[in-house]
Amino acid sequence: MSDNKNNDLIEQPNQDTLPNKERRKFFGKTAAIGIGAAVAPMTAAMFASMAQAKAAEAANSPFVHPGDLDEYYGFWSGGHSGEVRIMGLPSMRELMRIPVFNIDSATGWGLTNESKRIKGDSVDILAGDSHHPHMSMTDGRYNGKYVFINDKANSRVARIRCNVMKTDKMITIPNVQAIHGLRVQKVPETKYVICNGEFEIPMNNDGKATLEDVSTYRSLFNVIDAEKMEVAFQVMVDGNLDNTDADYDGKYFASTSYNSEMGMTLSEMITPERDHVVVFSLARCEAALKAGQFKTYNDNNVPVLDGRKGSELTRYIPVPKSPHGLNTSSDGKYFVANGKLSPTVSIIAINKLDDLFSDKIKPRDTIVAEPEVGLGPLHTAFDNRGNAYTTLFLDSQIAKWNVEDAIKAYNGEKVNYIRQKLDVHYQPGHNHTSQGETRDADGKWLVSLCKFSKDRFLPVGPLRPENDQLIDISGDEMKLVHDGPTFAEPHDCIIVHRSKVKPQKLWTRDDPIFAETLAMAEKDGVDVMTQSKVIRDGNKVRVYMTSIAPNFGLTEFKVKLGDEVTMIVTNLDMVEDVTHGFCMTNHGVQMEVGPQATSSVTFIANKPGVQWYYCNWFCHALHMEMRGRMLVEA
Ligand code: CUK
Ligand code: CUA
Repeated sequence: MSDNKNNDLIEQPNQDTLPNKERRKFFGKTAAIGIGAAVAPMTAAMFASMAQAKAAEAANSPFVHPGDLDEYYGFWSGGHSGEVRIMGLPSMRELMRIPVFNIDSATGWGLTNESKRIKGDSVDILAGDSHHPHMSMTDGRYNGKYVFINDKANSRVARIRCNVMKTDKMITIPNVQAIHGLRVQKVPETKYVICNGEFEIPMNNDGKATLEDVSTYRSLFNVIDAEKMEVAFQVMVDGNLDNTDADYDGKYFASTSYNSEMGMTLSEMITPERDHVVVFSLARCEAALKAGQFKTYNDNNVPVLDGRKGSELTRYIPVPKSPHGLNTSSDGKYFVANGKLSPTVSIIAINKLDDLFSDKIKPRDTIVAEPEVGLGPLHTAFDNRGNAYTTLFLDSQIAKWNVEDAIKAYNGEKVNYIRQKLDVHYQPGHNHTSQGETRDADGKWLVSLCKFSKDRFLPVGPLRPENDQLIDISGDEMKLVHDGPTFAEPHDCIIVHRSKVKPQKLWTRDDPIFAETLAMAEKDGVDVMTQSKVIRDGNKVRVYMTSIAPNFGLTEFKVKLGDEVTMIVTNLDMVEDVTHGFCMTNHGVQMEVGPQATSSVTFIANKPGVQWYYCNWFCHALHMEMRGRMLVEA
């Protein structure tokens, strides 16, 4: 990215749309009315205008009063923190953090045996870089079942099960490096999760390729079975892959490529005048797979189809160089590729893709407009009124533009398709409209995930928060209504109406997350719901313990120095929100045990003497007393 604009990051003027000031103005007015009332009685007109103001506030207000619930769930990626966060919108309150690729000391994610089993082959990897959270759909609408998230840093994809809001599957994708863009099949349902391998690597990557000869370097498009969480197949492409999205017909996926010439250095990567969008035909890929037209690489058996130029599986549509975001319009008509280095976005008509695949038209014939929207367009979101909202990284703005007008202008008509440009603070990456990647786009809210906050918050040292800004898009004009500081680094988010998500209040005893732990208990002959018991098995000790506020089922037990101890703790409480924890002092071991859940954690008893364990999730007036002793006999 050209960085002369980047250099004057601090030069941006302060906006007087500061939400704080707005709020102050609002409170100021209310106070003035109060004073007026003391002097002269309120007139009917005054009451009416107050009622009107209240109604307007209620219609699309970011104010969610204490005790009131938000209208939307937001799922935010946590960037290189590796987690996913649940926000409430429009209040922008952070409701929960879901550890995924990170380790988390509060819940024990990455420490417990259950989470280690879910992490599978990447159990020893303790870091991650989550970018794109997207929810499973049925018929182009969120179905509240799963949220999928990629780990760019370690080429992984994880799944969060939304009935408990916990990560329940995680896989490492073979044959690729850096899983980046990720979306779901929208129609008829999310059978597949699709994601891009960003960095090109030798095929095979077995140490025999050189740094000089890059002729065997490839990027792959990845298609994952959403239920099984297994790679169904991969598609080899020309160029690399960045972002991706699916259509609303269940036929095509499209991905941007910013390095079509396979450069290995920055200057090589930005030299070509044009890069491309690759479109994948799902039916043709599935047919090729069925017909056995694939190869395997790197000693694994994942089928890799050949979708390079000239293949029947793909089409390459040239677009201005270094496109980034790829977004499907919520009316299902267009793929929009965002220019990044070009001030334009390229609009691909999805209804022309059949003709492209049957070679009736040329790739560029699918482009129905290439409107200029501003500097550094990265991602585009949509409302339900035919408008698009594109983040302009370099201009620090959101450009609101009308899609049909952009097409008219491309056809030579004199129309201005730009509706408004709104300053955001600063340098936005992704943006997202309420339900905007589904058929239920409602045109109410837009979130701009700004990479820099600079002067927007109290300074907190050289490292600053980012700024997730909430914008009211319900009227003709976009209005900035809230600044939300966030920690590194939400790339992307989705905004899901609360009616779509139905989380459980308690765990159910048949939850697959702890099924294997219960199978072990059964083998040991322990009923974890009624018994607390110590089982010795050589130098392995399994301690089964109930917990019910404010008591652990065992207040003491003995092990021998060097034993491998597994604590299996079951929370018998049937009360909403009564979570217990387990922490073994001085052993780096702690975890959450939710109501009606069983959690387990294993450690080596390598310190002789008395070791206290305690409940570390506040559960009761006698929570401090909820503790017991492990004696480690030397
Ligand atoms: S990417 Cu970060 S701003 Cu990973 Cu979707 Cu565009
Ligand atoms: Cu149980 Cu705190």
